[in-house]
Amino acid sequence: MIGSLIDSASALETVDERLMRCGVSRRSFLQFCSSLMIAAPFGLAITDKKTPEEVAAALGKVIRPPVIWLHFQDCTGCTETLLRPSHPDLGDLILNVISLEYHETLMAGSGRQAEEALAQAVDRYSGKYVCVVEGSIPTRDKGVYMKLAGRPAMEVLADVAGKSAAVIAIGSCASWGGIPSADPDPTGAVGVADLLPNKAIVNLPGCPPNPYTLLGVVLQYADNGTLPELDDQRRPKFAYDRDIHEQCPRRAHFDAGRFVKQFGDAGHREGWCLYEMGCKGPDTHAGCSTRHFNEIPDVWPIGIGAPCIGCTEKSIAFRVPMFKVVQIHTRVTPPETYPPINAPQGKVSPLATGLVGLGAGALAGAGYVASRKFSDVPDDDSVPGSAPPADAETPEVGAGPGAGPKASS
Ligand code: FSX
Ligand code: SF4
Ligand code: F3S
Repeated sequence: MIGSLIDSASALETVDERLMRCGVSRRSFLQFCSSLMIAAPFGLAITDKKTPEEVAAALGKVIRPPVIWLHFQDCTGCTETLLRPSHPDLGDLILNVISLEYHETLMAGSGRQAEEALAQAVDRYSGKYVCVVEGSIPTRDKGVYMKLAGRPAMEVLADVAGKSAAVIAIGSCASWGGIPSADPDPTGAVGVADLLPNKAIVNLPGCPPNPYTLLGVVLQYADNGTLPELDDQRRPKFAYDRDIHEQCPRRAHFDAGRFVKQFGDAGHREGWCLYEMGCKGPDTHAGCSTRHFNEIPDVWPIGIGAPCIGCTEKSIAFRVPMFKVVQIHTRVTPPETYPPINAPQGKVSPLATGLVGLGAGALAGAGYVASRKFSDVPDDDSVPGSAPPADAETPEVGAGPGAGPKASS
């Protein structure tokens, strides 16, 4: 327990009060709660419910958490991802659920007016607010490469984050330097934890990360004053406990040895595995393969045909060359059997319909004997896919292990 917002109840509204006052529709709120449940299916008390209605009931009672958002060396992509859901009213809703007290790129004020707003917010909610930091902090030459109102970013961070209840570093830049820290790192860019080692800090790496991960953490804190369980890099386990490769929709192609060799080739058009194009999914912990962006199915790097660059991993993104393949560290244990990768398509005649049961049995039988294993050697670290099958270059509907005989239409 790191603090509670309950004391400031007189100054802040509950989420329900705010939504009612602003005339937000119940439908939008339930949609928001569903997205939150998908982003944090377990590991957070606030979403550990059976239905969006139950989450909405719990969330409605929460006092809107005051949030002070600092920008340092960044591209503002993290803010963009938060406020650009597919439905515009969801962006508004987010600003009704949290109480955003200061945010340079969203606030109308600027200059002296903005500086005063920051000082007032820090004063008013001292020790109660969540400080969200976006972007890395330059440390070289006494931090001269970025100043706000004449103060180096390092100083602003120490002041504002120092008086907060908890700090959330959003994006890979704030988590450990990100893009600005890539070689030759001209500004000596570091993440928040490097400068405030003793503060309660949650890292939400990603370039950008999923916005609902941030909301889940902030709302959990607002609800009961706790932060989620973190891994050794301060990432919440509920969102970063699995690697992309584990639940990637292209995984069946990886297991079967079907790899894209060149962007735009036949395998790429068929949606084959991007491992040989440098996909870092096997070494990258994040939930992107199951929690897509902007509430749109398949809106995530691999979903649109681009390899994962490992943006949530300190040792990979902006450090390992994009097209370099990563080692497979876990023993590859593909299943013994495979269903057809591409279901036969085309016109279905009444006769064919009548024979479906029979045909399906034959197809399954043929598929089940065509299983493939990469290695029987325990802890074998070799790279699967280095010797793809001869037919890998010429994908056809229904081709590959488990597909069985080609169906005619
Ligand atoms: Fe960094 Fe976030 Fe990448 Fe950009 O700001 S994590 S460059 S998406 O926007 O900080
Ligand atoms: Fe998906 Fe990449 Fe793994 Fe292929 S290597 S299955 S594209 S995560
Ligand atoms: Fe980043 Fe890879 Fe997800 S590049 S957004 S971790 S798919």
